[in-house]
Amino acid sequence: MNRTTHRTRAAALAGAIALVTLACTTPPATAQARAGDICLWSGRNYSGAHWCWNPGNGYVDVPPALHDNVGSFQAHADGCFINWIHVPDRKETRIVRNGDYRRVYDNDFGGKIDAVAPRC
Ligand SMILES: [Ca+2]
Repeated sequence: MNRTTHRTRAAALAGAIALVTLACTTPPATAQARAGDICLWSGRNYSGAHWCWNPGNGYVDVPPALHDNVGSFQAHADGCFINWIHVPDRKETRIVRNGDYRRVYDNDFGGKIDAVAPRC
């Protein structure tokens, strides 16, 4: 290996390290709900497993990881959180408005949520 090759590799390595550092300090793109979506996280403060719902999806049961297990959410759409007490005739609901969010929701309706729908 000559000096030039060595320097080039060192520079490439430094660049790779800088890129990794940047990737680690930049919040993941998934940490924010996109416009028009309601996103749910299993952990508090938008951490853990997450899933996003869009009003165009209609009624959807939340994925197993989030069933009765929503630690936080962000809403960039109107919708409705549903907890089934007896399918299909008894349910408990929470209206969600565009702009609503909760950093801690597991001690509230997040501990019961079964589904999301456009309307209650
Ligand atoms: Ca439930």
